[in-house]
Amino acid sequence: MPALSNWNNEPDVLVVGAGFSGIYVLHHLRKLGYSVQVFEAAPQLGGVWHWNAYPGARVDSENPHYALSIPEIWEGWSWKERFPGQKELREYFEYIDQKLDVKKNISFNTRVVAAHFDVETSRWVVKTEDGRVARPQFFILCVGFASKPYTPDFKGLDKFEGICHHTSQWPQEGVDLTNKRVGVIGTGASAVQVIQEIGPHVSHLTVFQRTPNYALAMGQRKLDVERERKRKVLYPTIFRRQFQTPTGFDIEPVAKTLSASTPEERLLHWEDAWARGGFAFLLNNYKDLMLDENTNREVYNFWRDKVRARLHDPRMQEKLAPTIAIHPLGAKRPCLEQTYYEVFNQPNVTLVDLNECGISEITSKGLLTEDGFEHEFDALVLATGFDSLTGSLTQIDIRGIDGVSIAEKWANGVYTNLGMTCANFPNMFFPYNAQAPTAFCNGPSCIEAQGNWIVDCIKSMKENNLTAICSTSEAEADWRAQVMGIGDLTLYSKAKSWYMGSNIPGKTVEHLNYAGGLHTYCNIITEIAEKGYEGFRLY
Ligand code: N01
Repeated sequence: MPALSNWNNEPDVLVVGAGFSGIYVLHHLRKLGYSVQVFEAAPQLGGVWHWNAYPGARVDSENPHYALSIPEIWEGWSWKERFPGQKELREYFEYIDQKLDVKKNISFNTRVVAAHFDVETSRWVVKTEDGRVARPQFFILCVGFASKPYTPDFKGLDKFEGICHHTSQWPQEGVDLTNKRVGVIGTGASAVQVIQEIGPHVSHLTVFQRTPNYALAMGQRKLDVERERKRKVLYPTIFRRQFQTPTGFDIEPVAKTLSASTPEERLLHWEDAWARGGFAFLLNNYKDLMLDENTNREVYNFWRDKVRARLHDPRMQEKLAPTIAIHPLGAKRPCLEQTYYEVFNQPNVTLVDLNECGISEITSKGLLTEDGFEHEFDALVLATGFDSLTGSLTQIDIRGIDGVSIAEKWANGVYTNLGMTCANFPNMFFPYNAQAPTAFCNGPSCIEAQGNWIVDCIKSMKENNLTAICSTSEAEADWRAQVMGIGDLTLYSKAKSWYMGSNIPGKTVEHLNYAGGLHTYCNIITEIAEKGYEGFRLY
């Protein structure tokens, strides 16, 4: 039973989750004098950076962007690496607590299982797994987009006698895989990081791939602490600038289409963007990259040749960087890698193409493929992803005015207003989730844009002695139409991915992110607030 000392059962605001978004809204709401209670399922701060304790976990967003803009934090904090690992990120969260004393308002080990809106009192009734009840006026779900892990229904999974973990449920104390025979199912961002981390140390590695990841070179480097210290004078500008670009980094697409460039110009540009590492190659590419299949194909071919040059075996080249693209580059989330491709040059690494030979079942010793071969392992890594975006909310029994749950409401498609509120769910907000720029932009940038809007909205409600704010159904339908309309102009539907919900069997396939860019999104939500929360009912 968690300590009951640090919780308030009738706060102004109940926040679920103590990762980036939970901490951000907690800090700003507290500064305004509101009582805020945070419930966090994990025993510590960090959200995904607590749960994803798998070997090699590291962020794909570069610094100083992958951080909160709160001066009390960045003034004294120095990142050691351009792309910090999980350990440094955890230290960052502890530093946040040292500076802001956030833990005093957080109840850890406290999982929210249900939340129902009580029409009589206009308050949310929020229930935790251990039987506690809180009755806040406002309810903010800061649960991120990847808090519901997905494990495919493999026959015999419970029979495996070795070590077996999903990447996001990895034991906190770690698992020593040195000299073990390891199987990894999946080749998404989590798998790529596991594979490059453990590849050099295991006795044998078997990777089960369904779709190759178009991984980009990370360009990792140590940060020069003294240089960063001097640059801090620019940090406020850097943080404000993030709201002016499509992806929340200080980086924009080339202002012309590929066809408007010469072959020489584009080659030189691509080489330059590639050398910068990280997402520069994707985000600083020609503006029709995600709109035009021909442009995308050219960009893919450049990527393919870069990767192939690192692989010795022609079979590996074809499996990992196929001659003809399987889907458009960027339509499925590419990840950043450091030594991923070199691992496949090792003699003790096997790549099983599941399209040629699928998984029959998991056995006590390993995994049986459809050709009758039993791959034996000491450990099996399930890097099979998440019921992303919607799953974070639908796994909680959240019911609005009419008693309908979020899971029921979204059973045949997602309906939100501005990707952070829902009709019939008054005073409820969910930053960094479905129908927002979420997966298409730097996490903290999206979180802060939405967090600012939510905090301002609550402040405005309180100052005007209003009880509740709720989206109209018309505004919700309009936002859905905008999300789908913009999405349909892009190439995202040409890949099967969690961006579209198509990674989960039976889930509605649709655009789950707002593809209009963070800058446009910020303008839209600001204008709606300035118009007195147009599209919302206030009472
Ligand atoms: O999950 P994924 P993830 N049989 O869904 C495969 C963030 N993140 O945890 O591609 C066999 O991308 C599936 O195959 P396919 C980031 O936003 C960030 O890796 O569907 N295979 C795929 O290869 C990321 O995008 C960071 O054909 C099956 C894999 O499992 C998001 O989280 C690090 C299968 C799942 O990949 C999710 O990444 C980690 C089946 N039945 C995560 N079902 C950083 O910032 C699924 N697969 C560094």
